[in-house]
Amino acid sequence: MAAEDLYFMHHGLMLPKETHCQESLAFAQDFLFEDNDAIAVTYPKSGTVWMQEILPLVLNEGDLTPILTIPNWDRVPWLEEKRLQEVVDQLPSPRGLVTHFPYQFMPPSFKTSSAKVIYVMRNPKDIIVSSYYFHQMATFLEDPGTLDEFIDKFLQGRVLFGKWTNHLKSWKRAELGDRILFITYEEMVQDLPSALRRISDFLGKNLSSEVIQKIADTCSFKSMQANVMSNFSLISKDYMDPDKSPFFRKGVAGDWKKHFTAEQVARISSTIYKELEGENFTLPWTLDGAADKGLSNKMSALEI
Ligand code: PPS
Repeated sequence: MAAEDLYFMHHGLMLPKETHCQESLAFAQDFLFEDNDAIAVTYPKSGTVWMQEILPLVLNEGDLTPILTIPNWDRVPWLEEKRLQEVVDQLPSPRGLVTHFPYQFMPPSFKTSSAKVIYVMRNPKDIIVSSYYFHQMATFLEDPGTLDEFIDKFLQGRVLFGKWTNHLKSWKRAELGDRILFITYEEMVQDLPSALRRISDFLGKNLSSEVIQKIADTCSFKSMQANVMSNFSLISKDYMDPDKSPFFRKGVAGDWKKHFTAEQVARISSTIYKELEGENFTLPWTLDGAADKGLSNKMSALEI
């Protein structure tokens, strides 16, 4: 199907018709945030579904019931998607939500509340690869074309939720103080218990090491891949076809190395660095493939 049949534009943001509509966007604008809400913010393919597993486990101190009985999209719904209206009244307090919205699309009630935000960042080169395969398996998304074509679409922002750099800039500039925690997909891959400790401390949960370890085991790539409430096996193959590419595809940092040429890496890094020039933050990875001096010793060992 052509892009115009699958997508629509909402104030400059390209969204899939299957999961979003004007009514769901109006519902998101009117949504009333509560002070104890926790929302994970992600650019697509940065670890959203992972956070849909982590948030209820942390908020409920390791109780497995929500993740074993409620599909991820209803358990921790997307603020902007159609499903929110169906489940909003059943969400237990404190509520967990996710969103792909750039900051300026957040509703007024978010800005006046003290709801907490966990912004999960992922190396954009791995986002491109993950998204490229996702477009092949999800029939509600357009055919990505060749990887080289898809890289250009991504860099030009002709993809869902627009440019990655704009998304990141919007949340970095939001200045939410201690309401926001920035965490990387890569640190979650490298040391999930430590990442969970940061998340739980941020959410004011004083979890024991045993509970942290239990959550880490439950949220491992393998465990989530096997959880029918999280692995999208409840969805028809006509909609998401794992034979083309599984949703839980690889779950690693650095898969881009198996996909990109040196020219493609240079094109990606030069475009992104240019767009981030003058910003008052630095990225936790270097995008040109060199070792990153900005990472902690632990992180610099990471193959990203
Ligand atoms: S979406 O469609 O935007 O909601 O996708 P999203 O959930 O943001 O990102 C999907 C990628 O996250 C990986 N993933 C994980 N990696 C490691 N460990 C765990 N537990 C985990 N859960 C999800 C998933 O495999 C996708 O990445 P790729 O690189 O394609 O494997």
